[in-house]
Amino acid sequence: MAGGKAKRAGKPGAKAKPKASAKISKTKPAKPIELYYWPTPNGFKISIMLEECRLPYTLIPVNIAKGEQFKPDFLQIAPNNRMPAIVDPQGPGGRRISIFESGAILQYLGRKTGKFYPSDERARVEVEQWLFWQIGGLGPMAGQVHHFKNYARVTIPYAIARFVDELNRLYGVMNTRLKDREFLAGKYSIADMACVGWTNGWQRQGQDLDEFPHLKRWLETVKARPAVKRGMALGLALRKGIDMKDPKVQAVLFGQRARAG
Ligand SMILES: N[C@@H](CCC(=O)N[C@@H](CS)C(=O)NCC(=O)O)C(=O)O
Repeated sequence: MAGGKAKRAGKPGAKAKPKASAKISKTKPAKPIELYYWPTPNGFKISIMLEECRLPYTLIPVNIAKGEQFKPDFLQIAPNNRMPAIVDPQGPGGRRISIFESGAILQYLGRKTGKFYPSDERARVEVEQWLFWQIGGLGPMAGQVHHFKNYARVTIPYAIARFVDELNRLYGVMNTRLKDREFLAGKYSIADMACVGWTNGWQRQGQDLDEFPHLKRWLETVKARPAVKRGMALGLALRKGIDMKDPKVQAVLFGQRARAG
């Protein structure tokens, strides 16, 4: 399965060999999905889903510390200059489709495979509420905590307290939700995949998981899944040696403003 070393990408990356080899159809070999990826909590959502579904994929690293998210070829696929993104050569109608935004990708892969995203409307709404809760709340708030607590070159106590507190509130919401159900939407789904990478970093987010026993139990359960382990290990070596406090890295990632189109 995927993992191990991915070859560095040129535009934004040269394609590494497909790592996962499961096939969806016995009659028609599945063409690998191209995964534009960097090992971060947003990237993990998609590597986990691809691993859970045993979909074949090709890893295309997008080194966001070097600015590969701004390369014109990548912007054709992901106009928001953020990874993850995918290209499915066998999209609807058998034709190529490209998708950006992790939530949209998870939903697409769920519909494509019929896995981890139920078609029953009530069950689907349960999943979507928690998926969008992650996209609009947990992810952005945890991201701000990471920024102000761990990366910012100036310490701003108000900003740190503001986002650590808000994240603490969100952890509490999740903990309450998990009090009487195993997973966020009852059954394991794309909503759980979306949240695991964002709660895994609780220590550096200034949180104490002992305050949230149901969330703690959930995190341990989800992280124990083999596909989650593979998904969250994908491409970790790519990140080695990158210092988020390096002024060159910070110049790429922070202080971005609109660019002329
Ligand atoms: N809403 C987007 C967020 C994706 C995102 O923020 N990706 C980050 C890495 S976790 C990124 O590509 N950053 C590049 C940059 O900041 O220039 C999604 O869910 O796909």
